[in-house]
Amino acid sequence: MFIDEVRILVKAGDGGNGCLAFRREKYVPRGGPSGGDGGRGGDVTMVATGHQNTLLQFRYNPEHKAERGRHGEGSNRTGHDGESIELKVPVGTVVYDEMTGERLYDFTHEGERFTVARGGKGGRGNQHFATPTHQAPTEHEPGRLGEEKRLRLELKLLADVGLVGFPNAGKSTLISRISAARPKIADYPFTTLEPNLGVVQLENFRSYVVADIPGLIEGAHLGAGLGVQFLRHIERTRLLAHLVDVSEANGRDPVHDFEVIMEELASFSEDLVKKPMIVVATKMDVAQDPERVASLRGLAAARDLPFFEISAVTGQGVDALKHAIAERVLP
Ligand SMILES: Nc1nc2c(ncn2[C@@H]2O[C@H](COP(=O)(O)OP(=O)(O)OP(=O)(O)O)[C@@H](O)[C@H]2O)c(=O)[nH]1
Ligand SMILES: [Mg+2]
Repeated sequence: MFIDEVRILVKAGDGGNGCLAFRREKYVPRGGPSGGDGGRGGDVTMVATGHQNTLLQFRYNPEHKAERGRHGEGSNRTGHDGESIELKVPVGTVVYDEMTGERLYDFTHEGERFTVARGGKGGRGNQHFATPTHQAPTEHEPGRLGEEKRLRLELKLLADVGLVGFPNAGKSTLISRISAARPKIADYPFTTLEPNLGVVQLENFRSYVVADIPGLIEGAHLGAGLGVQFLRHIERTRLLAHLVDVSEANGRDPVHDFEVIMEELASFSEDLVKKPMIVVATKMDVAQDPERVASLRGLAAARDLPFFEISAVTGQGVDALKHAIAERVLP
């Protein structure tokens, strides 16, 4: 599984000190204590956002400090509170305390907030310490320290799109064309033994995540081949791209291939087959028989599924597919 991880330091603001002062005014004999309280230090709060999907920004900027509270002043003036700061983290970020290993928070929804370091309370000024028998108190408190923590942030990349299809359909080849992922690619079934995730970068810093999982074969739900165990990695995706090899070399019928995979998906989970799907005819560069492509296109049309033709080798249709996926998975 693809995990992004960073270590950061957060420091909330210290509280301001309480003040020691006495009221001194003309015509006001024996003015009482008038030292104001210190302001509270600012907090460091994390907020989950759906507009980011990496922790990269923290790698360049690993320290975050909130402002300290101002000290109290004479005439019972309370110091200003320090400004809090907000750190935006992608949905899916898990926060750990680096020192204790404790898991502090798991961000699962956009807009969720969690205060990772609390600002220190301001100290009380001497105005609070007066009693009937103690009218000129000199006690005043220092501000409390703001919390300081070393945190480890972990982001489990959730795939937006899952690639499904027979072994050798060209799933790994496609992900290697559209992302920086470099999975093993070879001309034999079950080259991919574990899921690969790739981040597809688009213009304007937009991106989405593709999961390439091991191929399925007939009877996968009964354990044939590598089985259906990897389908859980694509259960939470927004879109499935169903890749079907339309070249002659494999000797199978593309329409039959498509249906076999659909049955395997259905026997794994009803929700999975109901997911939005696009059909992708692969290896167009070596597809000699237009009939095979046409039959798959017809099937897609009959099921009302978008249809794309690509060759990961020549690049034909790859860019169009990349953008068509973006349109379907990005807000
Ligand atoms: N000619 C041609 N060959 C391709 C194309 N795409 C993939 N291949 C070849 O098909 C074979 C299988 O490709 P992979 O990407 O490993 O297939 P896969 O779907 O990931 O297969 P598994 O991991 O076994 O499930 C490799 O030899 C690729 O070079 C294509 O567009 N054209
Ligand atoms: Mg593969």
